[in-house]
Amino acid sequence: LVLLLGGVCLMGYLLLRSGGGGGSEDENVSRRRAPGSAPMGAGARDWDRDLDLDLDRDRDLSKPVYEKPPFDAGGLGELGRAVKLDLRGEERRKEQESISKHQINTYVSDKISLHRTLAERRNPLCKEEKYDYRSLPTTSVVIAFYNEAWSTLLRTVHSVLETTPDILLNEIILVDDYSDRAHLKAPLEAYISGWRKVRLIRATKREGLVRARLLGASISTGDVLTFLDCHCECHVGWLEPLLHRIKEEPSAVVCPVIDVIDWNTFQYLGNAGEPQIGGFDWRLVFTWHVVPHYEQKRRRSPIDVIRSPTMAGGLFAVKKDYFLYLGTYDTGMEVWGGENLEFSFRIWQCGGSLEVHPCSHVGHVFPKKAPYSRSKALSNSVRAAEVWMDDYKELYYHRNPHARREAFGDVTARLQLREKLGCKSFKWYLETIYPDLGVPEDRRGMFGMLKNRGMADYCFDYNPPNDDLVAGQRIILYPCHGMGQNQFFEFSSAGEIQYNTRTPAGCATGDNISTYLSIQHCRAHLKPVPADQRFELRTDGTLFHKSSDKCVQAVDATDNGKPAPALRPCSGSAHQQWFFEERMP
Ligand code: UD2
Ligand code: MN
Repeated sequence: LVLLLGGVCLMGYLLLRSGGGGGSEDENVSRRRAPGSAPMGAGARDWDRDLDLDLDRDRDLSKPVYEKPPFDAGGLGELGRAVKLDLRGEERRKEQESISKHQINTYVSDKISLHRTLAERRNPLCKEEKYDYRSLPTTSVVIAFYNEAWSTLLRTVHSVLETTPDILLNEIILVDDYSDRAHLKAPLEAYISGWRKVRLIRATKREGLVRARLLGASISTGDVLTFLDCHCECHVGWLEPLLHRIKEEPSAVVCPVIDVIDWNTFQYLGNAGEPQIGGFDWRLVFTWHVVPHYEQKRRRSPIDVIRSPTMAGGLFAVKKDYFLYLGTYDTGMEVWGGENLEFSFRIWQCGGSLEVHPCSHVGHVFPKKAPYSRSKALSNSVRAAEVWMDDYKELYYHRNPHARREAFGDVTARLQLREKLGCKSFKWYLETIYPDLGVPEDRRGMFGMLKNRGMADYCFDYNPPNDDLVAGQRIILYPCHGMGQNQFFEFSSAGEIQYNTRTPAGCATGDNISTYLSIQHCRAHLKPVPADQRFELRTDGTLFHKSSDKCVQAVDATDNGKPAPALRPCSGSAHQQWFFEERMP
């Protein structure tokens, strides 16, 4: 396995703890095979394990590695309730300090039990599912961490130990990605020493999450690899559905439902409703969306797995031999970002499937903002685009012109992998797996910065708050920056001025009352395009808006004093002449 993990075996690492008393290590060492039985591997039984079970038939096979201590009904944050402390003075200062250090309120986290019990959040049908524990594959849980706070990390580990059936868990592998905080050194080693089934290894340089996870995978012994982030809480019954699905379909990569744990109050916000699935926009940013109609139709029960075009990245289970077959991860990816889309494209294009299991719930703390530099995300995304997206990568580059100049390293080996596995095209993926993603046309000369002739170097600009496409916000004019993104517009063949860097696409919409242009959701599915979103781009650069019978004009001081495009009677002046420019200035 270590050899198969390619680049990973070249890295040095230190093995620090192998789970002490009564630990998994001894079990592994003493594992014997029944005489004449098949070698261990897919489907083979562990003779010792069966023997133990036969001797103790009545044992509850779902028994976790460690029993959760009885819960204290009045405990802070118990049952996943929000913690709101009314702090003053020194305590308030400490709380703020914890937030600026971790971008998570670890002051609050530290006050909540590391063993807290969560309220039931699953669809009631999930509890009726019965599993044949003896026939489920075993798993190794791999958790990479970099400078994580004490209580969020340890709550993750305790929650795995207290919700995972002993019989299914080979080990938890903690991978320290070269953290530099004191609590993660000797105190962590001391805390976990003597625990069953917990191992800690350390990278000897900062590897980034991709290689850190692979380092963990390289010493794993389970049939299935289950990856988690280091600030999670597993809900009771989270693992069985994942393993059961993989047993049924070995080429399925299965994600739990990711429930939000509030970074400030630690409220567990999961619910039994229909989970969301993953997508992406043309900046190659991961997006969440509701389960589409065709997928609802395909499923026969609300607890059937849901096919998802992409995964968020942190939480999933995959059969180890299938992960190896698929080429694990792109080890040329650094620190954070992009690996989730790369893996998602690869799974689908190379014959696997990516699914969310509605019965498996795991909470994850989404931090207030990124706690460490993520500047490598761009080159990671470029690697994903270069290897998997064929000519569709141009749609990405048009919206991120600077990505074209990014030094992304060598992807030859990944292209060879794609060839070797005989993977399908990105076109196939879009049409078959993600048909509801709008694919921009990007006709020559009809996309890029939308510039004005009269107000030189001012461009259409749209800045949706909170990164969401908020319908109704006004388009402004802003000095052209040539970076794509918020200044990227496209004139569609149906006559829309589209803002289609994000999904769903927005369309410039004009009304007679305000005369300013706002971005609303495109309504092109109403054929023809509704009149308020329909423009004519004439050869002289005039943008004629049919429903108001006016032209788009650059106005330098609008009602709020700022420049914006507005609808005015057509005059043919330079302020009413527009053109697209693709390149950086
Ligand atoms: C999401 C994913 C995350 C990853 C990322 C894209 C979820 C819930 N989270 O961002 O797993 O796929 O998107 O790359 O789906 N880490 C290291 N070394 C590093 C950086 C991070 O070990 O250099 C660890 C980190 O401590 C954590 C995990 O990798 O356990 C993911 O990092 P994150 O939690 O900062 O990413 P997140 O949740 O914002
Ligand atoms: Mn995370």
